[in-house]
Amino acid sequence: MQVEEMEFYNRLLDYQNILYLCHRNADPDAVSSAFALSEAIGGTIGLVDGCNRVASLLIDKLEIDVVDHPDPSEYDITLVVDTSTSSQLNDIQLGKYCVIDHHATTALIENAEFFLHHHATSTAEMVFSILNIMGAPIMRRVALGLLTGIVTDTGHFKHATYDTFQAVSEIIELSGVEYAEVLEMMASTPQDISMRIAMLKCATRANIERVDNWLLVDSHVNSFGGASSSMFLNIGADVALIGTSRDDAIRVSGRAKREAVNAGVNLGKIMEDVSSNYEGTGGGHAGAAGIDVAADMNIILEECKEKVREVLHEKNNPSICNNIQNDSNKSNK
Ligand SMILES: [Mn+2]
Repeated sequence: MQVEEMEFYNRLLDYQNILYLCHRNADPDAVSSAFALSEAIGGTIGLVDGCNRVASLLIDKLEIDVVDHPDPSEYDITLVVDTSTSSQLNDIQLGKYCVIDHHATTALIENAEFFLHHHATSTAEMVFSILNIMGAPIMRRVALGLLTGIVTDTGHFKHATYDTFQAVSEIIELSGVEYAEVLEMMASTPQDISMRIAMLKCATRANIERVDNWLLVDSHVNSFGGASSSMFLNIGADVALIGTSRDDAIRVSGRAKREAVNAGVNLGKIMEDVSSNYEGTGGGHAGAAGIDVAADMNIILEECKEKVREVLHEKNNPSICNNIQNDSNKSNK
């Protein structure tokens, strides 16, 4: 039976041992809703079959305890969160269960002991109104979670309604969390600190060369060469070549922007050609390639750069307008 928020909360209080179950490949809406309810009422958060990238970031950053592949029979009741069909739960045997969900049609409610079902833009908003009615304080971690759930479920507010913004505004007011913190948490920074150090060091060693209106960058790093060359494209390079030493051999990882590839740069071909003069292998795609050879790193980097220069020289960069290009003839170095 459909119940309202107060009734829903009161009925949950009848159970000692609640499993909050998230659909397979759980998203931040599911995880944050389960987390907020478990913090307020108590119980265990279960992932029926993994979670997506942002949800896993959330679990990590907010230090949320989750159980993988839980067995509902070990709990007094299962609250199915943010899920409309049994197939989203891999048709797991549920036993006694209830549902909280915002999807337009929710087949699961048919056999539920009780359920809360609204057409909200996220389950997180529904959970927030339950917490409000309970008079539960909106703690920092819960607020960061719920806000992330709302942001992702509304496609960064593309599908948001008046009610969405009202809930967001109230969560921010009650918790003291800043919206910028939510965005920061969701930003995809490299996780691993050794990777971040390697990439930052690699950036400080960069040689930046201007070929007409193209920027060609090379550098070296002890590991994470591929990630480092991608980083240089993100911060402005058109082509990046990153050397890494490996015992007696070296590796060069190359990346080229789509515009550079369209202008004729084919790193796979370049790496293959350069490697043919040495012992080793080289190749890959036009925009992403690598070479592993037993040779001096600087010589290989220079050979690769020379081949890239030959292609880029006098090729117009379509993203730069012509009058800037005239200027560059004077300042080209
Ligand atoms: Mn949802």
